[in-house]
Amino acid sequence: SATILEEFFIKRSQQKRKTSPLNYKERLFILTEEKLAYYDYDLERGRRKSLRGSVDLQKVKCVEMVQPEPNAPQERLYPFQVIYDDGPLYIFAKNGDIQSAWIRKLKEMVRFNKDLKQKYHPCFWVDGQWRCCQQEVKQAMGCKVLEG
Ligand code: 4IP
Ligand code: ZN
Repeated sequence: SATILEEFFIKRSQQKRKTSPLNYKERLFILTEEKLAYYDYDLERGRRKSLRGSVDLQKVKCVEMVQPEPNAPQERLYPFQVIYDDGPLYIFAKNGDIQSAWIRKLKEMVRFNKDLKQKYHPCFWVDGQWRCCQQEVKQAMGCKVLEG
């Protein structure tokens, strides 16, 4: 279906398995009415390659900014999170305008979802811990109330 937004972003690996590496990849993100999908990109041919992952928008429970990590490199200063079944997908925009435009659009698209979160974690999950509240369970309830 039709593309609503399209952008190159860096994403953090979702670490779906205990043994998954923590790394960052540049992907082409394409937002449609149904999903947020990310693709490998062929720079030489100027076109997208394989689908790497996608999030069904109906499953999204929260879209919010994330506090950048202390001493984050330039390309990771504008993070946001898309929370769904598997946990947070961390995405890094190039600047604050792109970051807020995507958050605004995604929020608008999921606003009638069921089980939207009332609380979230404003910082990253790193090394088995939430950096905001030090809880050590990934599924732990958010520590900050979302402002309506
Ligand atoms: C991969 O690392 C990539 O970062 C994947 O990202 C990521 O999948 C994998 O995480 C991670 O293991 P390697 O390339 O070094 O193997 P991408 O799909 O963008 O290539 P996600 O789930 O983040 O898409 P796990 O958790 O799926 O293993
Ligand atoms: Zn927290």
